Amino acid sequence: MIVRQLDELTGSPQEVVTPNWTSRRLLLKRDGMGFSMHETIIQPGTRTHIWYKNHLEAVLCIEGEGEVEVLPEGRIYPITPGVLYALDRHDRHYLCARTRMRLVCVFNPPLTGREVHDDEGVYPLVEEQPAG
Ligand code: 9YT
Repeated sequence: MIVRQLDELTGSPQEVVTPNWTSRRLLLKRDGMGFSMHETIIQPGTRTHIWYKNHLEAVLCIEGEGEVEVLPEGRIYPITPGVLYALDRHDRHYLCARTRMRLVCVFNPPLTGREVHDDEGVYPLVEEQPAG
């Protein structure tokens, strides 16, 4: 069994800090669960372009308020505590935070570690070499 405490990840390699968001990655590919699970804090007043071409992501809002704008058509979904959105079509979108948002995010395939968005808001698909 794996048991982890979020606070233990602060300042560790499993915490990734960017100008718009900070992600503490509780479960990664190496944990063998088939998905990764992260707590992500979105900075208030930010608008982040995201396009996970290589991953599916589900996001549950725990705290804060904002919205997701689906591209290119511009459909807008308000995000408040208790709302989940799932990018089941690799949907390109803007994530806008009106206040500080606290999210729980799950990725399939799992992230491997310290991925950050590229210019298009994409994470690369990282194939790890088997050990040995
Ligand atoms: C909601 C979202 O995708 N935010 C960007 C960071 C991502 N959740 C991550 O890498 O943990």
